[in-house]
Amino acid sequence: PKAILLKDYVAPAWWIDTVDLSFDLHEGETIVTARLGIRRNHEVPRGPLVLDGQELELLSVAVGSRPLGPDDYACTPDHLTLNDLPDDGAVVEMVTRIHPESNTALEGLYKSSGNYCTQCEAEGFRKITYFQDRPDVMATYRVRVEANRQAYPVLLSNGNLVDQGDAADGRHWALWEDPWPKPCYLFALVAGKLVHIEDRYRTRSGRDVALRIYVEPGNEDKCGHAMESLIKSMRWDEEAYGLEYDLDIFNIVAVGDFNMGAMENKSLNIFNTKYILARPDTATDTDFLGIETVVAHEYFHNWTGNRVTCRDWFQLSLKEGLTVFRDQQFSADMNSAPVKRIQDVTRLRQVQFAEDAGPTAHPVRPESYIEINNFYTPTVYEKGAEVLRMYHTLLGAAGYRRGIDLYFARHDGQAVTTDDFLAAMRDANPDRAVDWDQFRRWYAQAGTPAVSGEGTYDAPSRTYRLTLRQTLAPTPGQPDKRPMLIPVSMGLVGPDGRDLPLKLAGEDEAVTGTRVLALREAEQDFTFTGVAASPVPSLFRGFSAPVKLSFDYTDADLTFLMAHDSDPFNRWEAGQTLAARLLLGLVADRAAGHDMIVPASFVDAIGQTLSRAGEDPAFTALALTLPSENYLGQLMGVIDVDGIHAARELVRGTIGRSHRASLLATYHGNAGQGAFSVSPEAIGRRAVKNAALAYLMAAGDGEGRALALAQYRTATGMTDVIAALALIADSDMPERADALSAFAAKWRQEPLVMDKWFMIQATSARPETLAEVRALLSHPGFNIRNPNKVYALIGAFTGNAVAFHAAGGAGYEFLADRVIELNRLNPQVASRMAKAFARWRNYDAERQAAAKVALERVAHTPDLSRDVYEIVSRSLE
Ligand code: BAL
Ligand code: ZN
Repeated sequence: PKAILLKDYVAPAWWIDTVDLSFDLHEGETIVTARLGIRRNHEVPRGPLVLDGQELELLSVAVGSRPLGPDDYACTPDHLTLNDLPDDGAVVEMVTRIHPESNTALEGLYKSSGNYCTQCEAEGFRKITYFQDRPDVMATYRVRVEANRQAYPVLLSNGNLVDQGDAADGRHWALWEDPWPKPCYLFALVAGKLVHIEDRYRTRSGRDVALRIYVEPGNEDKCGHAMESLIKSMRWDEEAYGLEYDLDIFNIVAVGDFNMGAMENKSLNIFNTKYILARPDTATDTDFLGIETVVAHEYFHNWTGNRVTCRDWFQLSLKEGLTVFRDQQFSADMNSAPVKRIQDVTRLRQVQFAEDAGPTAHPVRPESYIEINNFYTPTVYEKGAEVLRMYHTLLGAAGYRRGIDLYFARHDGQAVTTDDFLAAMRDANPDRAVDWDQFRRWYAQAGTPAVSGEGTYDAPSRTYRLTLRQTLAPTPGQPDKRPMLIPVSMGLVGPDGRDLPLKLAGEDEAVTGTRVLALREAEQDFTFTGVAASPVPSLFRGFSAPVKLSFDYTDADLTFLMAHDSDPFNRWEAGQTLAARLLLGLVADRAAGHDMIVPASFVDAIGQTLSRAGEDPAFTALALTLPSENYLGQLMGVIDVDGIHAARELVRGTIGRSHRASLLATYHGNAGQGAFSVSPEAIGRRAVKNAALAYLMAAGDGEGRALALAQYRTATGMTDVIAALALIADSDMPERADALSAFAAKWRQEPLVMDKWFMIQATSARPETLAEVRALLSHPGFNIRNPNKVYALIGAFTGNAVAFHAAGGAGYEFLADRVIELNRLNPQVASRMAKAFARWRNYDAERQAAAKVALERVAHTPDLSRDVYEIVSRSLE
């Protein structure tokens, strides 16, 4: 397969301004008639009209009223090429036949539970009809859908319903028109037996919008939270960004078979059911929060993605980084901002830092790809969002908003680049001394910058000198890196725990609290004057840049910051740094054949955290959580799988035993909260209660076990049920098997609940896990064609640090088998699973050898998809 390069971009030879589509849906085949209104692009040399198409059966082609014969065009498996088209434009009509019933890749038009739906981003539209399948070709769409009325009573597409009626043989049709020009990846169609809930929203300027969420019958009672989230998103976007909705109708359809989380098709969002359906007894707090975020994310795309879209797929982060940043801001406003930030950074470190450190590392704006679907990554999304946050940090809220306003003023209705976005930010803030060329490296250079440093206080001159250094390791294709522009949001914490005034040498006025330093050089000194006493620096407050910091803090400094830093993120961060330091020390002791001894000071520090649980339960739950095994692995040159697990379990058990009384008090003090609510407070209380229970279970505490069992049996909310069941499933309690089977018996008709059941078994550290996961592949509730099932069982297993990477390589063999199986069915899902191999070189020689055998077996599979080929070949390079 051939790589596609950013530098090869050329504008299309033809524009397509109007698209008229007619879908004739029949069991076994669908006939698609497309009429494209084309016009020559006079800004590039004359050329043929080259349309993309895959797995299409071409039945006829005409230009205007003239039918073309086979000699008039060239048709290959991937393209239809038309020559000699009139310069002043024409209507090209093509009729094709497709087979949605046999589409297991879930890309293009396919069926989910008997209903038709589409997924076109990135390049699925070419599986529906011949088209210039690229985002810079924007057209208005008119879509007629015809199907059997009884089997498919609901017929939807983008825009407004302009007409509908009956057809012969029990069929009916609907005609939809979308007045807003859009790229074809935003096209959507749904036909099925669906029910809907409805609400309304009046925009700030008085537009009355009908809001509908369509689901399979029986799920109507699980849509309320999604609808509330949609209304909150619409209001928030008006208030925070001045952006209003632009049509009279906004539809969401939830389907059970979906590769991604959701899709922002213009006015017809299609969602994975996971991000719509929730009832307190079926969904956890994490699910409720996920729904709020994803509903908002897709809604926000209406402006950041749809009204202004990407010129080409290298610019994907233009819409995704920005829209993730927007959904993060929104969720922070709806919930606790520090808690949200900690959760986002934890995820960034877990998945994006890992990506940056491995063979699939790529810049936020990649320069080449073989399969674009492989680039819907944490780097493009989450690191992309960090880049947006850095604009916000460097320009301030008002400067950021000026930039956003200019971006829309310049580019509404256009397909643009990340450079265009940066130019709008720059031009809207001419007074800001930001080196934009240096800032642009955040888009271009892959890898996570490492920042190190130290500080020295000089009492006689009352100065504090902070020295910071940055390095950026080579990544594939980028051996040499240049220094980044790194915003360091910081403060100096005085001995009394308060922030000291901050005045850099040469400045007249001091700033109190937090300020932003620009680290631009490989090494840079910042000298603060008038510093009354030796401070402890608090660096990267709120995680102001996506970097790895190593600063020469003593353990006492970290304990001090844990207690006193005015920045909640850094209070949490200090605890994590201390915990990671301690855990890695224990791993080293174990490797050297020494006993692992947990220092009393750390156990005391956890006790302090626990004693403050009442002040902020949600924050306490996060502060009590030790860094994950996968994250600890990232901090080691060669990952010691068993050592990390042993050390972490020892510390967890020690905390559980040492603080038994406070943990029980925390548990009971946060149980029984009256009426169920998903308020941030209620979620926080459940989180800290379940964190306490987890420590008691880690200590093998009898009362803890009894509490877990009682909670599992009597709790009514899924958060508490699943938290208890996960602990039981990860234990050797005699009730384990019965508890798991009772759960499956109760919930076997609820696929999303069963996903949780698969997941908790796949993530258990018990030695039997792989055998159980294998057995679960044959469970009637499992189906390898359903992405959610694959993510819940196979995906969750690959995230199980100790079981997937168990010595001997059986986990790797298992994954290779699944990737090979999925490659035939659904290349996107197969490739996502294959990414679990990416960091294989960071393990010991024996594990490396086993992983390599597995990877090579995948690489030699006949008919390997581009998706899997790209990941596996890069991993083996
Ligand atoms: N555009 C793909 C799904 C999403 O990021 O919203
Ligand atoms: Zn998105």
